[in-house]
Amino acid sequence: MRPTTSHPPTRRRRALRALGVVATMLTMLGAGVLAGPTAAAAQNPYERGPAPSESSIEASRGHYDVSSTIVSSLVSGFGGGTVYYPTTRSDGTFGAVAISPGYTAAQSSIQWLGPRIASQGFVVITIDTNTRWDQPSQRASQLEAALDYLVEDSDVADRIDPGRLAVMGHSMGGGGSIEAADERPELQASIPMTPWHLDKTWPGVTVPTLVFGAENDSIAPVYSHAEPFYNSIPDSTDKMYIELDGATHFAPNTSNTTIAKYSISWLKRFVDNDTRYDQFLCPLPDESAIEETRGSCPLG
Ligand code: 9J3
Ligand code: ZN
Ligand code: ZN
Repeated sequence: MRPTTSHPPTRRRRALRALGVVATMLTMLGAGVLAGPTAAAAQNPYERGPAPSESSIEASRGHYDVSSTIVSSLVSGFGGGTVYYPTTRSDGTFGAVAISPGYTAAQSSIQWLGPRIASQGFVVITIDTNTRWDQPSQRASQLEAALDYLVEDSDVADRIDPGRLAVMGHSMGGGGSIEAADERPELQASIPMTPWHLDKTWPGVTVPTLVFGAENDSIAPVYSHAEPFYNSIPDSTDKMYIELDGATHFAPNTSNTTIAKYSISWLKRFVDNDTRYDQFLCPLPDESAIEETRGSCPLG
């Protein structure tokens, strides 16, 4: 009778056993790779899109294809605008951002930010104000009205997580962003860009705030606007100041990679709680396009 067990392994069996070990190792590796994003998503239900890199935050478009819809100027509370949002229905809800232009300007002056930020995984509305001469307080109310419209009345309401909202704005719209954050502490982030406001001190702001100043701004000089605004926000609030090197008041009015990459990182970090973006914010950024940076690292 031929024994079926306790043979010395043949060459072919040794080869098969070795293959089995390799297969097991590959399976474990594969499981590890697959478990990574799943485990992270379970920890943070708001994370959207792939892991970021320097090039992904600098790119003119991010991971998501973007659709848009126009909001009539007859809407109540603000002057209408354009909503940019990720086209997909497969990734759940997104945070939302309202963006105001500055004094005398139309939404077209800040419109480049709409698709650029939406393509990273946000619903974005670029607004017109009721009149082009509205002051920062009025722009604050209109930013808030635009967010209310987005989550309550808009065609994209079901794509938005109403607890994850943010504001941005240029000049008097930036002053409006600070004021909106002061009025609505439940906002998750505020990004005033070369902001202008008569009120220089904001000790009540608890919303994480990224202030952009421009070194050569003669309309809202950083020493009397962006810097005192930033400095007056309590140190207990997550805050950052980025001064654009050699830039003027109008830097936020055309595509600007420095504004985009740190705005995306700030929104991801505080609207989505996505700590994968901490690497771009802390330690404080230091690159040739930046004159000066201040901030309250570590974040959170
Ligand atoms: O929104 C802005 O550009 C504010 C700068 C400005 O012209 O203020 C003067 C009243
Ligand atoms: Zn400089
Ligand atoms: Zn400075």
